[in-house]
Amino acid sequence: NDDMPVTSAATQIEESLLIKPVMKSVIPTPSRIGFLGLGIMGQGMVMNLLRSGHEVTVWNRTIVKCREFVKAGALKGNSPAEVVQSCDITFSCVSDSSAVKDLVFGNAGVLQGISPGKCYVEMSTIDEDTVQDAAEAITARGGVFLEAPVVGSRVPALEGQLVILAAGDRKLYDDCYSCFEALGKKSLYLGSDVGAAMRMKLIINMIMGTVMASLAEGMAMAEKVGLDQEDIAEVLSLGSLSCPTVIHKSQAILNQKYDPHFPLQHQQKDLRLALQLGDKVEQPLYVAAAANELYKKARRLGYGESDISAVFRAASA
Ligand code: NA7
Repeated sequence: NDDMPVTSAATQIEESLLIKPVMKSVIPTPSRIGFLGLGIMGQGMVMNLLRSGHEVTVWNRTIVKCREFVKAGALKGNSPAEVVQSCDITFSCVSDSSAVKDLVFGNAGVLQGISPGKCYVEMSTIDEDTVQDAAEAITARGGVFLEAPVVGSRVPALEGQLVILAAGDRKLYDDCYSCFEALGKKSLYLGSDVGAAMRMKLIINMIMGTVMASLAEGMAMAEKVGLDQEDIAEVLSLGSLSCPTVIHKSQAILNQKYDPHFPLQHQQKDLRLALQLGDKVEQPLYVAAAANELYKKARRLGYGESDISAVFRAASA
């Protein structure tokens, strides 16, 4: 229904998830903002950019996903190149390195829209080589590049509570101030060396993935030794391991509810990339390597698009 008030799409998403966006007083940049990728993360991020008054043009490979954002006030671009051409700063948040390559180097891709002064911010979590190739190609055409992967999954994205890790052009980082304010609770500039933010993100997600894998194994073992998983979850919630991940993911396992907050296949990608990084610098990663196998098994069982908590299925198989 095209007569719906402009905020209704945002409200619907929020109500369905019981999301409470944090009220912030952001003064939006007058720069025109582009956003490529309306997946789980992109959806929340775009809603927060719109809510804080930014002018946003969106594009997504599956075009129908743009519809509710247009209802909420976004403009729609017909290709990544067109978005980059019509905007001052374009953000991208897509699944993996191969998606970023398609987006940047592909037909009607980002590169084709870059002209001197155009700014591009890569927020997907990808490998260092790909982000550096993208940065090189964009800056060779006079564009300005920043990498800015984020820590946090669906709910922090919807609530504007992400942690943004950035590296690359300092002025572009500063120019993103109001956007980062809208998207996150904290942003860190890690220097001009593109790759530093990806490295940090991979370490954070490697820790996250191993914690989740260990929780899954513990819950699976509880079942085998005749203990109540609910009791395990309660004891965990009362001790020093009481943190959002352990609390929410043990509930997901108890309720067998694996709707994706952070898709399992992305967690496995991040472990794989972290292992490659460890290889490069000869850092042994025994625990992460073992966890990676468990996630691979979960993917094989068909849980790639489920939440990471579905790794429990692999542990208990
Ligand atoms: P999702 O929910 O799996 O969404 C992935 C997005 O990436 C979605 O918009 C996809 O478009 C898009 N995508 C995937 N492949 C391509 C290609 N080849 N070209 C263009 N666009 C593509 O991921 P999340 O939002 O959870 O995560 C995004 C990133 O943040 C990821 O790196 C995480 O690790 C962190 P679709 O709608 O399928 O057409």
